Amino acid sequence: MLEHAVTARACANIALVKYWGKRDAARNLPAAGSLSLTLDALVTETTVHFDPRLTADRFTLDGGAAAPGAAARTTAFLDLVRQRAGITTRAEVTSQNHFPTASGLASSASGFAALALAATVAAGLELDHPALSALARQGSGSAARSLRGGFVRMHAGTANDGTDAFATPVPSALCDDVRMVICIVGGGAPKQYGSRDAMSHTEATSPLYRAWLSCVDQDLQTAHAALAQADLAALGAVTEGNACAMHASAIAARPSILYWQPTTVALLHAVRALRADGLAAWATMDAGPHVKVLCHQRDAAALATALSATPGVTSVIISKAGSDASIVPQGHLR
Ligand code: 2P0
Repeated sequence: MLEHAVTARACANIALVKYWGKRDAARNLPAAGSLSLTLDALVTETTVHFDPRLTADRFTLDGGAAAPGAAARTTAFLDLVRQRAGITTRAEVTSQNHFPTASGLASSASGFAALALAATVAAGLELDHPALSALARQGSGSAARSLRGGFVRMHAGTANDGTDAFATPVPSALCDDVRMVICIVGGGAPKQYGSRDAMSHTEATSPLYRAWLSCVDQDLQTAHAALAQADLAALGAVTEGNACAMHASAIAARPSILYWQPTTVALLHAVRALRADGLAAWATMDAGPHVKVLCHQRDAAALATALSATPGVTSVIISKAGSDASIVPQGHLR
């Protein structure tokens, strides 16, 4: 059972209603639910081989040895899988992000989703969707959402052990038509704060943290209603508003967490101007300077062209909705 290498692929996701705060840091339990769109254009492939000859885990990321922090987080996650499978065997892990080069997009969601699927199958575990998602959440909260395709809802859950804190897909007629135009903001920005530390700093010091949390449930309800009615305008409005509320809570932390660069703000104004001209487009931002714009398929190319003219935008990627994470059959690696 353990002698085979197993490869899994998972897509990154962008939250429309954000996850920003935890109710239990040790179990990585979110303080509130979140809702995301899985993205076809951003894929991670990860191979796991539990090998009895190894005395320590080995982790290769994008062709090179992984940084110590990433390697430690991977081993901590593999320990959870080993504990569940009743094994002690060390693993060789090889992970490749098939993201457009130098995009600077975060990959912990697709990375831990692919790792969770590959490692559990390689260890001989057969987990159902909720159990696999709850396990991936312990690697990274957003990874719980990347196991499923299309629109995905992360449930905060109430159980202390976190077994009900997992993600489920939200079917919507919007799924085929929706596009995300991802504007990569470069320009030599200083290194940003990691989202895990920034989240905990916001919780601990921001006078707006409670106000941020208090708007999430209503935003989730609004987003679900918009998905049920296939109403992109309603979904877009709550997406942009929720992102601004999350960033407001982070900006108000002391000292401030400011992910936005001048180009980020210019893109926000550009999206608003295009919307005022009748284009259906709404912006969202995560733990970095990039701006992702929700739109209809028919408008994606024109939006990409218009937004790429903003000074400081280094590339633009158009993505449709991605699929569930999956095992890659041997001989089908990219
Ligand atoms: C999200 N982010 O909902 C939010 C919006 C970033 C901004 O989930 O501590 O790397 O590993 O659970 O998943 C990024 O947070 O945090 C994130 P951990 P994670 O997508």
